[in-house]
Amino acid sequence: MPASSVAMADAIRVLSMDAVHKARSGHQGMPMGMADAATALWSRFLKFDAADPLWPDRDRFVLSAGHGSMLLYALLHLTGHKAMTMDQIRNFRQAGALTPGHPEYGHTPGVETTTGPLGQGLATAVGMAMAERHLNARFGDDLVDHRTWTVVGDGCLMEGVSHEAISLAGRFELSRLTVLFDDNNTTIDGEATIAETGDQVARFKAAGWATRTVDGHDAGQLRRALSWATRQDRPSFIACKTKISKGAGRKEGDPHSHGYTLFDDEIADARLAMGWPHEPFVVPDDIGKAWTAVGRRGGKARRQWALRLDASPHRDEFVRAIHGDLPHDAFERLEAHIEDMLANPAANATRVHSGAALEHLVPAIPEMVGGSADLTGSNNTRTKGMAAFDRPDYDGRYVHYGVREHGMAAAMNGMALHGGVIPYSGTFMAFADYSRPAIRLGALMGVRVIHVMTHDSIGLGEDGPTHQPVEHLASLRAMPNLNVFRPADAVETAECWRLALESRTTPSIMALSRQKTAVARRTPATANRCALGAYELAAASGPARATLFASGTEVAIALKAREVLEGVGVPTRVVSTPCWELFDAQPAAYQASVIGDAPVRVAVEAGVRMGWERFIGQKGRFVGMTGFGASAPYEVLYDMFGITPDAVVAAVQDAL
Ligand SMILES: Cc1ncc(C[n+]2csc(CCOP(=O)(O)OP(=O)(O)O)c2C)c(N)n1
Ligand SMILES: [Mg+2]
Repeated sequence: MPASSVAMADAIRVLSMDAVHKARSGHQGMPMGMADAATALWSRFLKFDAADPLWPDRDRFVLSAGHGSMLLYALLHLTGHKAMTMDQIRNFRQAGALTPGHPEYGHTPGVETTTGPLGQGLATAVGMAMAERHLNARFGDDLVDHRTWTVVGDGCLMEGVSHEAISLAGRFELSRLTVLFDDNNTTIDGEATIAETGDQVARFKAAGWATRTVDGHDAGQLRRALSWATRQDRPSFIACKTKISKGAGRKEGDPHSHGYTLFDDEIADARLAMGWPHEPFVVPDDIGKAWTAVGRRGGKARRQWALRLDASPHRDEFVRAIHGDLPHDAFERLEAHIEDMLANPAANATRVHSGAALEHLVPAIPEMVGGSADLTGSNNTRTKGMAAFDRPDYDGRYVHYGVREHGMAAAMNGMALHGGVIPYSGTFMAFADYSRPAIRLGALMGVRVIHVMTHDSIGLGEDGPTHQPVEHLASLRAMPNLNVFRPADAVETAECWRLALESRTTPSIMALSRQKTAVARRTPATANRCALGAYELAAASGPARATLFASGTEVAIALKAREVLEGVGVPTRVVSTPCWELFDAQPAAYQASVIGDAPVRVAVEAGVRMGWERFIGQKGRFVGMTGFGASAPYEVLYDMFGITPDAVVAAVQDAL
């Protein structure tokens, strides 16, 4: 007799209990509660082939409730993903294992995205579903035709980012996206109703989703709902009424069984209740076989897809795009633009220079999908002729994300993870704080996402201190694996764009000015100088007595100060620092040569000092901000806060 779906789900439950017990930490409540829904999804609907977890036309499965990682690990193991051996399950949460506390992208084959910060997975899944529709428009049904499924808990839906994600998906009618809600009325502190009495079904419906409620332990209801979901013309939401720790005997439904609460007695009790006599980490043959058959289910579809790919006129282009390789001529036009900017230097805001660079990049790199959180005209992210991404065909490459910075940043992670798309999008830099949790996950996962952040200092002027970043550069530079670019002029902006696009495993911030700034780079160079992270922009006329360090719009201030100092007999050099992270990656000898040995070192940046010791040492002088800005024309603000050539000159003279 073939194993029943209940027995198959019990295998997930028991593995989850055993792994958590062995680790003495983790969460069995959610995996046990959602085992039935996951079994229904994986055994009949999810399109995948365990033999090739990276098959591009697979469905994406996102465990947004990442604390339930054992659900995913059990599924990967049972369906025969080679890397996920029983030893990995036994080593749940141990150093080096493929089974970390929360699922980690890039660490465990079959994990589509890192989850754990609740709500992120849901918002990331929206981006995956957007990428799928866009690539479907570009390459057709033959090559791109899959779904995105995500499992969320009460926590994911309480988080604010869920609102942005849900409304975005509703607006774009992402019919290939289905959310399964682990509707167990439980969070860590107890019943979810102690903090939430909203009607989630009504909420999704209001955002334009198709909705259903089912008994999350009834295989028939689950199957019918999943089948229904695949026929909707809009995103679908299935509230699965579940009991946390389903199957755990006395602990079933106990709001306090979210985390590690099942010890030897309770586990013995649960085994009895489930009729599961087997030893820990043992799955009987019939159940094991049923699961490995599930893992092979998609094999035929994958092989047929591979044949279609081979026969497709889009073959090479598809493979290139999905691997994330740039077109061979990706930067030809950009390099010509750089030559042009050197031959005909023009002062402007770096956001305008960025818009100009994009005019040469977007046509050359079809994977680039741009956007803005309702600040298109300010961010300069939309190039000429760029159509809006929208239903019904989704072939547009410009996304109107609406005022949803967090949802936008998370969706961009999802697009990059999906592959075939290089997302970039804009907002004001002060609102980086709104997107920070997604920026951080992108940095942790190592995805190529470009966050355009204009209005990068008090230089934005009249909008005032609410909009003026002060600590943002420092806080973003503090984040590991994030390149923070702050170019000084047209040439640097173009160079930084190229570097961001070439950074396959590091997301980037493009910090750009609202206000006009003078030309900094005038001498042609054979190589991309911003690639060095920091470099000597202007040499001293003799042995340097002072070095001035600056980024972005303050480079122009440093250059002016240098002229004054040189005029009064103080040989002074200027170092531009467009990307500290890239500078840190240079050989020590290069770094030392850039920092130099001038007796006086001064940095100027319209932000806080934190971090500048890297260049100026403890004794260096800093000309910048010490508090919040103010509302006034920007020239007035630079005077008011003393970020001027005179102030730099005074700092040097004082130090001398
Ligand atoms: C952003 C964020 N805040 C808090 C947590 C800590 N946390 C993990 S699970 C959880 C409870 C979530 O409840 P639910 O999603 O319903 O999970 P269940 O208890 O039903 O398994 C919390 C608060 C987290 N992982 N992410
Ligand atoms: Mg819950």
